[in-house]
Amino acid sequence: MNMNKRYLKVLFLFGSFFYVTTVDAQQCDTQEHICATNRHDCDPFLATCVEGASNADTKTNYHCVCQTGYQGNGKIGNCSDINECANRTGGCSQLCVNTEGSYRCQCRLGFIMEKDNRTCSDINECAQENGGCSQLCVNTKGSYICECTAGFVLSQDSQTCTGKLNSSMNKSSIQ
Ligand SMILES: [Ca+2]
Repeated sequence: MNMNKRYLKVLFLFGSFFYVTTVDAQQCDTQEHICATNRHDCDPFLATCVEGASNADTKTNYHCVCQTGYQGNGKIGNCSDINECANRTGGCSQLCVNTEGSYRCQCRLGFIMEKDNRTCSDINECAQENGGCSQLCVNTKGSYICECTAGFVLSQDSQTCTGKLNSSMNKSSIQ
């Protein structure tokens, strides 16, 4: 009889402990770790669940934050792409291309992107093989032109200089 009473007491104590522990764990889940469960309504793809109430919504003990490049309240279906190009061309020196969740800068023809991925610098076409010019190469912003020395004219290919025999002879005779 004594043994049975002791057994029941132990069983009761263990049962109480188990009950209290289980209830504590549930309260812990719902009150403190809801982000670790699937009981929140943050967008599973475009938002992050953050423990604690937000300034905008103090009723819940968590809030949702849209990923970088998205805006909204972070609830399911409430994160939308930010058009970074709408604000000061996204900081791009030339062209800005908005993309889903991001954006990128692009350069016009004749320019090359710097390492900052924002600034476009003029390509000096004359630095390589004289720009294909047979005589003078003049670099310009975004382009270049070929020019000829006195007595020569530029051919239709805009690169090759051909001699004007008569004028050069005239000039030679003058000098
Ligand atoms: Ca974007």
